[in-house]
Amino acid sequence: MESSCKYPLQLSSVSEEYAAQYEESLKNPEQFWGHLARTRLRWIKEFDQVMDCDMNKGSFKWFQGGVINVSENCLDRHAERNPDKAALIWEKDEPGEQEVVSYSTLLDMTCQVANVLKKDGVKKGDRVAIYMPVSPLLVAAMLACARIGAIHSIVFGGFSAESLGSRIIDGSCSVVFTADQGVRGGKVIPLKQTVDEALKGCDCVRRVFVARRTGAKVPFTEGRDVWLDEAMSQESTVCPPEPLDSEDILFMLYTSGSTGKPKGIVHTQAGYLLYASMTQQYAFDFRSESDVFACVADIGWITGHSYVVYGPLCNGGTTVLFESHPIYPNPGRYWEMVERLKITHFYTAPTAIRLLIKYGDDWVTKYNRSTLRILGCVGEPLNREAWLWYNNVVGREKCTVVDTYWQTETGGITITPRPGPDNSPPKPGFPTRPFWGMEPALLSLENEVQHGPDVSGHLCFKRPWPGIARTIWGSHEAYLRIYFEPHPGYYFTGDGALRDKENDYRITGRVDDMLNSKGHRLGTAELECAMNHEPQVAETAVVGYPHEIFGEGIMAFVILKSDVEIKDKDIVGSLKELVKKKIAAFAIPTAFLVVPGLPKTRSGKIMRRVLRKIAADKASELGDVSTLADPSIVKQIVEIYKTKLIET
Ligand code: 7RM
Repeated sequence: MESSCKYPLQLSSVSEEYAAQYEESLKNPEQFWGHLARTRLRWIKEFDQVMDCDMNKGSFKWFQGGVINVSENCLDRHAERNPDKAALIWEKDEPGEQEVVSYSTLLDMTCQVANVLKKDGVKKGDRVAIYMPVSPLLVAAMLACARIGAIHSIVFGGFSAESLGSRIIDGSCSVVFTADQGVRGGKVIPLKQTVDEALKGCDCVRRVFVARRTGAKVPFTEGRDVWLDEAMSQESTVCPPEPLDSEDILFMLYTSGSTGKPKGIVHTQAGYLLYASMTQQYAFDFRSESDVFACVADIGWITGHSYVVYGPLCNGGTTVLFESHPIYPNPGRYWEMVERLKITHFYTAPTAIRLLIKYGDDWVTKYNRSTLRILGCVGEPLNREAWLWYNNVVGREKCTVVDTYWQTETGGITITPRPGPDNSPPKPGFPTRPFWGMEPALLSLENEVQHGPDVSGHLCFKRPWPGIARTIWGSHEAYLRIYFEPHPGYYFTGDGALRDKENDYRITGRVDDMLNSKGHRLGTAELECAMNHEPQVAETAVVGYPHEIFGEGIMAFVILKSDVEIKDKDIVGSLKELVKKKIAAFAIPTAFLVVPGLPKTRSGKIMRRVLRKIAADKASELGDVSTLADPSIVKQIVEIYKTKLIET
C-alpha cells in the first residue's frame, strides 16, 4: 500500500494525519527518521546510513558515517540567527531573583568552560562528573563536555557522598564540577564538602572545578581544586566544536536497577538529540519562537537532561531552570512563577501535584495562569484525582494535560497524548498513544504477544528508536540481560501496562523489584543492601505500598540478630542514618516494621507478594500461604503491623 504521507513531513497531532504518519514511521523507518535527522539537525558531515539495529542482539547504530556536534546544534545555530533570544531563565531559590541568559551568552560561557577543560588536558571520551545546583553554569558545563567530546556524568545534588563517590569510580571520572554550596527551599546544601568526602575514596579525580553559588568559604585542596569563574576568565569565548561520530557517547546517567548497584545508562550523540528534540516539540506542541518551557525537574535526572536542556535548546527555545522547591516559600511558588515568567508549558511529577492539592486551590487561583497551554507530567502514574485537579484547577480546563510515559533508558517520551486541535478526548490515567516510530507490545510471561484491545502484559517496544540507550557503562552484558533477554526480540521496560478497548495505554506499575516513591526510582535491593550494613540487623526486606502523596511509600521489614536487645525506635534511627549516608535522604523508608522473621518459601525466597499485601493494609487478601516454610510468621507480622508500625 502506498503511504499517504508526503515528504517533507509536516508532523501533525491532528488525529487522522497522526495516524497516517504513525503508520509511515513504522513502515518506512529509514525514510522517516532519515528525513527528520537531515532536516532538524546540523551536520558537519551527513550520515551514510540511517539505521543499523538489531533488537535480538541489543545492537543499535543510528546515522552512521555522520559527523555532528551536539553543542553546536543547541547553541551556535541559534546564536547566529537570534543571539539575544533567551535560552535560559534561571529561577533561583528566592522568588523574583531570576536571571536570563541569551543564546550568545550561553555560547560564550560554554566555550570558556570547554577551553578550561581543554587546557586541563580533558580529551574526547574522558569522563567528567557534575555535582552542581541547577544553574546556567551547570548547563554550560554539560554543553562544554559535548563541545569537546567529553562524556558527562551528572549526579543529582541530593545524593550522598558515598553515592557520588561510587558513581565517580564506576565511570573513572578525572574531573568533577561542583559548587561551593547549593540552596534549595532556603536550605544550604554543602556540595563542595560532599565532593571532598566522596573523593577520599577515589584516586581517579585530578581536578575539581568549583562554581560560586553562595560565596561561602569552603576548604580547598591545593593542586586539585580551582574556582571555575577564575579559570573561565582566562579563557577565550571561542572554541570550535569537536567533530564527533553520531555514535560517540554524549553522556551517562545512573539509574536504579534490580541489583543493589545503580547502572550508568549510556546515550550517544545524534540519535539522542534527535529524539529529545522531536519529543519536546511534538509531545508538548512547543513553538520555539514564543513559548516559555518550564520543566521543573532537577537537571540531575533524565527528565532534566532531555526536557530542561537538550530538547528545548536544540529547538532554539527558552527553557526555565528551576532551582527551588514546590512549596518554597509557600505552596503558590509554581503559579506565582508561571505568572511572573509567562510560562506556556509546565512539566512536573505527579507527586508534586498531589502535594499541592493538599494546600488548597487558593494558592493556585490567586495567580494569573492564562499563559499556560500545556501541562505535562512524568515519573509515575498520574492518578485520576490528581489529573482532574491539574486539568480543572491549574489548567482551568483550558490546557492540554499530557501524561508522558518514558524512562532514563528510552532517552525521551515514548507514550503520550499529543496536544492538537482535533485531539481525541483526554483520558485521565492514560498516557494513551505511542510516539511516532514507537511500537509498544504487551507480552505474557511466556513471551506471547497479547494482541488486540483490552489486554495487559509486560510493556515492551518492538522497534528500535533513535533515543534508546546503547549500553550500560562497563557492563554490556547486564544491558542485554536486563532489557533484551526477558522477551527476546523486544526491549523490555520493566513496567506492566494495559491496552484498553480504544487501544490506549495505561501503565500499571513496575513488574520488577523497583519502587517509585516521590517520583524517584529506587531499587529494593539497593535499599536492603544499605540497611544490611547495620551490625545489629540480620536481614531486611523492602516493599512499596500505596501512599497518598508519594505515589508509593517505602516499607522496610527488619529482622534483628537473635541476641540483640534494642528498642525498635533506636534501630530505626540508625537505619535511617544508614540510608541517608549510603544513598540519599530522599530514599529513607517511610515506614519500618521490626519483625521476628520473614515469609519465606522452603527454598528460602522471600515472598514479597505477602509483604506487599501486608504493607498495603490488605492482609485479608493474602491468599494461599501454605507453601511458606513457616506460615505462622504471617500472622505475627500482621499483628505487628497493626500495633507497632513506625512511620517516619
Ligand atoms: C522519566 C523517568 C522510569 C519509570 C518507568 C515507570 C515510571 C514514568 C510514567 C511512569 C506511569 C507515567 N525516568 N513512569 N513515567 N509510570 N506513568 N507517565 O521517570 O528512569 O527515572 O523512571 O518511571 O515505572 O519505568 S526513570
